[in-house]
Amino acid sequence: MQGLSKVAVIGLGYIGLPTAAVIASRGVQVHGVDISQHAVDTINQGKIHIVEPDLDMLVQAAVSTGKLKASTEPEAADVFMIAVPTPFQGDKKPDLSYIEAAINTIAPFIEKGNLIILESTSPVGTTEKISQWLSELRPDLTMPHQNPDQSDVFIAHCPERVLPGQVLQELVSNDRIIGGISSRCAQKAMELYQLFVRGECLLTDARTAEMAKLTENSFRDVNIAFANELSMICDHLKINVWDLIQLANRHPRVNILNPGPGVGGHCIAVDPWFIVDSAPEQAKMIRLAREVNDSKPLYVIERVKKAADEFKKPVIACLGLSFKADIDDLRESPALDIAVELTKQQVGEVLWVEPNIHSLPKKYQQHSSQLVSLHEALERAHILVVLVDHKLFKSLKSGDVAAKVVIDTRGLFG
Ligand code: SAJ
Repeated sequence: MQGLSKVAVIGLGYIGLPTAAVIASRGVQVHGVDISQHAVDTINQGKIHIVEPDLDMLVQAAVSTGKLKASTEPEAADVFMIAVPTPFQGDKKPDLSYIEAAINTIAPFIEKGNLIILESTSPVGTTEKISQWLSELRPDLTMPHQNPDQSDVFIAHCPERVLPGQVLQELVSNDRIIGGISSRCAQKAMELYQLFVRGECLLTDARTAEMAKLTENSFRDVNIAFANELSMICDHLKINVWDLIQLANRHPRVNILNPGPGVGGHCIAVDPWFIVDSAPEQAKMIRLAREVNDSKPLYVIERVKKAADEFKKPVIACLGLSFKADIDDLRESPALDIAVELTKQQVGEVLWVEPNIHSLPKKYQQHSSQLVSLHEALERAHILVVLVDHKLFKSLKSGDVAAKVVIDTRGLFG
């Protein structure tokens, strides 16, 4: 990208920080902005506040060469990339307040020729809203929705598509969808991504790019819901769902995903609701898939309760708390919900095992005595509830669990 000297990345979380570090590693000055003083201080020491393989080394290198600096305040830059959360509210309506706050903080620093990129997964129409908000905050500048061919500022949506746990590799190798408010905007954004993306950059308009991201995650949600529904049907019919899926997947055009304790994370369990919210009449299957996946933790809890009824003083070990394998992320985790609920309902003595964390977040501190090692859980528990397919649990031999009742939501033991 011609004349590029500084990129500002707003939001230094699971997406913003790796993106900032990768851009800095290409020799561009990066100014990272986050509202968390703790995140900013940690990064400026060359360390990271999240778990992601190899990210620590990249951040350390970027900070020590002076290419990456973090701050709680933005400053002038050529490009502003927004990577803040877009959660939903209690009524499953999208909450755009983080994006709006980010736009408000960068607005005074925007200059003619700047490029603003929204990376956060967003409901259809959000990028256009940014253009409108900015036209109100900066009436001195022409925004692309006002004059697509001669705007002063370029605005595009380029949804992140990386898989937690493989972020650094996927940031570079994945194809990127780049949706501009105008084709000039898309073109300009592509020049930035070509700096570090080896995959193809696919240009479209902002609304299609927004919908593409929501579609990808809804596709996965619907497919996981199919697997989860199958697992409940198979329990009812006394068929091993894992054997069944393996056999069915031998058909050349069948590829069933894996059942689990429910769908977690802040993407797949959230994004389909953005589609439901904007097209409630049409999005029937997408809504139902969400409901099936959301009901799975309750189903697992009922199974554990039934098993616990067989013991006088049941000791139950929940193996895994994170939302998926080999990460430390507990947000929107069905495994954590199940552990909390079993504990709350006093189904027995509940032991929590999570090898990727040292302590529980504040909200769960009252359960800290329940966080035990796998070793202790194997010694003490009558019932093992496998909730996450962590490497550590995969290394268990069937002899290790032979004397236990095992409720295996991940098919670790076949
Ligand atoms: N899960 C199953 N069965 C499966 C696959 C996943 O139960 O067969 C569960 C996982 O255990 C987890 C949840 O689904 O609880 C989501 O995990 P995931 O690995 O499918 O996805 P995320 O949330 O880590 O990342 C997704 C990715 N989207 C797609 O694969 C379409 C990623 O590429 C996106 O960038 C990310 O969402 C995002 O940020 O939106």
